[in-house]
Amino acid sequence: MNRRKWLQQAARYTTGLVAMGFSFRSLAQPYVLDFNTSPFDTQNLEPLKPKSMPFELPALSYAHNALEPHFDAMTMEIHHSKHHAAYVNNLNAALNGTAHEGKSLEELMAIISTLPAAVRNNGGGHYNHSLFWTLLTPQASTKPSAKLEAAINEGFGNMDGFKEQFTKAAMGRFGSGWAWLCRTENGLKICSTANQDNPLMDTEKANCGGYPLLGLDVWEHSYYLKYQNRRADYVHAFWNVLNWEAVSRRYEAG
Ligand code: MN3
Repeated sequence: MNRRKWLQQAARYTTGLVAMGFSFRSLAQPYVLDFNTSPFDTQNLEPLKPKSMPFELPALSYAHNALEPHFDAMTMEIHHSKHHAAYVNNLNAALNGTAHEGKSLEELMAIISTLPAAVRNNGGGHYNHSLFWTLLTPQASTKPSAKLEAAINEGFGNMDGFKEQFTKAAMGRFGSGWAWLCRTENGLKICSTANQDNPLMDTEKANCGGYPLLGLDVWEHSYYLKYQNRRADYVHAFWNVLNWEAVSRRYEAG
């Protein structure tokens, strides 16, 4: 091997090491590397995209104390700014750098059986709470639309019949979960899911599939400060802050 060839090989070897070192550094410090000022020659490397944080905590459209005395201010504040925020952050972390980054919540729910538990728990948590906040209102005595009322009467006899069956689903969920009213091809359906599962998940098709019109969080974090062990009182209070106009809009859009 002549001197010129040897130098060429050494140069290639060094480039390879630099490239490897570069990769390891970027793995170890994904958020602080500034590639624009990197001293390394990056011409043979894939350009690295900045880390995206696609999901964000939605703001509430009312104050934390707006639903008093039915839902108390401290529960609302912790529930939204701590519990829901954690689902958003954990979901972003679970998706970061995977092929599923950039998918919508609905797209994730539809293939949830193939995704890791962290995506199922936190993606479900983000979807369910984002919906839940829009179903609550400080406005008293909202009413279902004529179309939704007709569907409720057809499915459950009347509004009292609906509330009775929905309360049964909420009370019957052992441990943490949600009670749901869904629109299906065969009319309205009441069901419940465990943990942060929801009716959009492919895992729920048989038990609780459909388009969720209304969901009630029955995790203890949603009522314990005010109601302690009295979940029935919390479910009863829910009817006072439920926004039937929002439920009606979902019914007519779905
Ligand atoms: Mn919750």
